[in-house]
Amino acid sequence: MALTKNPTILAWLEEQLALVQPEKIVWIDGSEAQLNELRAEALASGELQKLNDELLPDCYLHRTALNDVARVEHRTFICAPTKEQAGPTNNWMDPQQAYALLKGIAKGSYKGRTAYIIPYSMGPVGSPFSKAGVELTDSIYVVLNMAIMTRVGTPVFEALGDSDDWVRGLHCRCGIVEEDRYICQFPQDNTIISVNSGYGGNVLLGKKCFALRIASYQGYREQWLAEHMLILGVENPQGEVRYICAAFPSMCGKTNLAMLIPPESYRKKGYKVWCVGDDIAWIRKGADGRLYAINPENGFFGVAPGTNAKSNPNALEATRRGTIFTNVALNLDDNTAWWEGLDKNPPANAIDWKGNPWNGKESAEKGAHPNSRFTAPAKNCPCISPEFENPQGVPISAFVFGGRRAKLTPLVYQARDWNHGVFVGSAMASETTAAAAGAVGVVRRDPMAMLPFCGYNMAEYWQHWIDIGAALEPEKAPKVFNVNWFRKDEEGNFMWPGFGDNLRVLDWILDRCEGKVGAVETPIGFVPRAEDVNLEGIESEVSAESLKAMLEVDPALWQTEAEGIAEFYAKFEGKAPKELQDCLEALKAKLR
Ligand code: OXD
Ligand code: MN
Repeated sequence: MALTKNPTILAWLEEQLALVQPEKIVWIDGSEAQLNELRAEALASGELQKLNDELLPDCYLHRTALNDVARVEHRTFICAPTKEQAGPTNNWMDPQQAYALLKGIAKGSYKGRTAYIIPYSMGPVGSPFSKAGVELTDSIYVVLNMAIMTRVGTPVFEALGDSDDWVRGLHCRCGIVEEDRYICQFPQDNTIISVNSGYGGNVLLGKKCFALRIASYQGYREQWLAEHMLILGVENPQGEVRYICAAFPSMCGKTNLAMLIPPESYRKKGYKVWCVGDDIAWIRKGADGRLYAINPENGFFGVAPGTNAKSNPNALEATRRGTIFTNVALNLDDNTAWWEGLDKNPPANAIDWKGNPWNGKESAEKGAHPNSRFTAPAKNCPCISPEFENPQGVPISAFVFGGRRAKLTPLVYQARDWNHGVFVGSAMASETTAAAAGAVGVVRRDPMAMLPFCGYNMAEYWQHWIDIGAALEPEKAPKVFNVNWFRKDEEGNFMWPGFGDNLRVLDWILDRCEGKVGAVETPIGFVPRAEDVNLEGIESEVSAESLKAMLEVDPALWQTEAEGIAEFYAKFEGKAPKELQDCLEALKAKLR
């Protein structure tokens, strides 16, 4: 029986169901009983495998098709009415053409299969920040992952009532044919259609597709921001908590920063770090005139390789129950999940992510796919913030942008004001690592880490950031910073220890927000005086001299950088906001 009377939902479903022609229809009510039935069904079909119930209670393993292991940016489209609305950084398809193409692919694709109707909320149900979605899928894996990553079930329909403000999501597994794989967003229609994939980032439609691509455009129309940002709280010894939102391109340690463990000297004094979110922030102005953020998700869809008791004990702990692992290795001795970097003891008697027998002690092949994932409930995380469910969100003191730059960018610097902060975010870039295909050390521009996730023209998105700032009283606006954990010395060694020690930089950032500490003005913004970065306990690792070097701004390198930014802006054919062009000109002038 239908779980809602909402006429807009019923009409949309009728049309989709007539198209995909399922054998059976199941409404997801969110109950544990129903989810248990689905788990049992997925075990019977082999879609999931149960892991050791003592060591990893309620945990499962899933393997995707070999040709379907990651997000596919080249097959991701923004289907806005005009190419200009999608902008030069997105793939564009004409909406009518896209609907016709996708309907052709989806037609009859559920034949002999079950259609699952998932009502879900991004954000706590009923929060003024939250938005509802309905995903129609023919995959139990999608249902069970969505039940971890979002709030699913009947309460979502109850909160929505008859409103038309919900996001339509159609997912069809089809034959997992790469050439027919499309991840299409229709921002003007609040609609997502994803076909021929079963991999998380392409099919858990609440995440990148809705909470970033569609939501960024919703935010543009409704005066809020949907950002690819972690949210963390730093609690000081007085028990005061201040919140930071931070954006980094992939492979820069975002999840590790979100769940940071303070260095011993800070722990002893009583500092704590609380994780509100590790990937996405929805941000809007609160009644007191400050900006507030929620994490619209309810779980972590994290990269498994490299996660271990040292790099991120909180994330590891979060995966110890109620977790779905995708494309990791299976240790046959104890029926647990294993991945590269979990420990130094790969299992000899194992199955690799492709499903083949694998001897981790001898094989040159990897056991887990480099993009293998865990889908873990946020509530499992030992440092999950007590404010995680707060429907009003948390007040933001600082925005932090960052990237991987071996030489150019200092450990940390502060933008002069809001608009300059938007400029710093717009110029964000990272040097490619060996983890990605292609050349190493190439600079890839990734404004606000939103390059693959902005659902409209990036130049308008920058303007939207400027407008959001203009609506804030300057003393209430978050301060904006840029960090670089990845500076290297002449020998190519990382100069900054990173991980928990990054709190030392956040500490300076929060002191700046409160006007407690001075800074040195440079052409790019304010950098710390070396004596203001707390090195207590790491003096043997980071010399005063090395810290000074990490804070240096080399005008020649920055001149080249300014040219790179100008080149990037040129892609927008004059649409990059004047405020940002002015910041670029000011930078060039200061460097002269
Ligand atoms: C992610 C990503 O999976 O940014 O979070 O790629
Ligand atoms: Mn992400």
